[in-house]
Amino acid sequence: MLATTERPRGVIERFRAHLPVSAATPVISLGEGSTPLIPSPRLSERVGRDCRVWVKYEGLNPTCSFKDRGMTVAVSKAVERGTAAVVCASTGNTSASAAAYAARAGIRCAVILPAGKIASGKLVQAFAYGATVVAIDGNFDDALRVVRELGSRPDFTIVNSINPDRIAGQKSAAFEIVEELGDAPDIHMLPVGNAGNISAYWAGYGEYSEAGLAATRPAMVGFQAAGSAPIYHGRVVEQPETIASAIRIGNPASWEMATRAIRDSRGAIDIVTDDEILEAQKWLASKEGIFVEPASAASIAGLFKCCDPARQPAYPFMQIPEGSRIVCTVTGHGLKDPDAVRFATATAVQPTEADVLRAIGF
Ligand code: AN7
Repeated sequence: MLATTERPRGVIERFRAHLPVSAATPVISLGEGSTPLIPSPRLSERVGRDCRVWVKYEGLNPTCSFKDRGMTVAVSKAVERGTAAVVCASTGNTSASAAAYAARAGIRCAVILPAGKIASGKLVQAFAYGATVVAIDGNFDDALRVVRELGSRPDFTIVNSINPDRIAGQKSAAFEIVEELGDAPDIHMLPVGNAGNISAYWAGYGEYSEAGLAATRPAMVGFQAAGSAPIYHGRVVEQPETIASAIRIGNPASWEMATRAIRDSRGAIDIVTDDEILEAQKWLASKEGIFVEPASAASIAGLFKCCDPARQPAYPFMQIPEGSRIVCTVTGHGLKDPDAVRFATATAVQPTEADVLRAIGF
């Protein structure tokens, strides 16, 4: 357990024994991980049935998404092997993270992105960290196909989640939750795109349970955007669409691993619409003070779906069992994608006390 006086050390130093690193591995870290697990009373109240809900706020990682947990391991291992460049396809967050860790390591980074489909904050990050950005006329799935081809060259290391070092690092979020709650939660909900993260959490919970550090494992419940739901429908989606651009993926790389995680954990995969996602994003920001990007809000929209008696969620209990401890991972910061936000705008008034008071409406 992290002592209160101790500063977070980064995923590799904190969980070294559980990661594929040795004393010879250079540690490329930006102090990622150790993100807050925020007790969320209003969410708990909305779920009812004596349930308690926590939000794992992954937007507080160094590049503002959960990708940093896996990237510290993947880039450290790439440097250990003497790689000259890392390469990835991305819907935005993987590229931001790869670019930052490559900069930190002093190696090159090339990111292959679907043209016009990356949230502005994420694109700015890739350029700021000095990555070589290649936009392609195609979607994420096309970009990943090209990256797989590039990866066969000896001078490149792929840092998408098809690289097992990424999954290894992302297990750390499950470790942190178990350490903080004293056990695994009953239900873990999260958004699903390439399905690496749901697989990583399940592996992490499994590892802590086998090591005797957790008595239970959670049901893993994943949510895809309704227009990009290949796992839910059981078939590749050729033209995925959703406002949640991070999970606009039609052919997930970790499809099989995720299917096993959902089956073995007695969890479920379900869908949420773009309207539900945006409503949940706004709700979480205005009721709990947690601002997340649209893809991240899919876990919250999914929780709402599961506790709405008028809906028929895929989650097998139909209604969440009484007294459940629920963790929702929110994967990326709201400022990543300012253009997706549908909040009110402010109209200017005269700079007088009277005008401002009138505008406040008091
Ligand atoms: C905010 O950056 O795939 O199911 O290329 O950015 O592990 O893919 C991002 C995925 C959820 C889905 N939330 O996680 C990429 C990319 C956010 C994300 C996901 C992503 P996976």
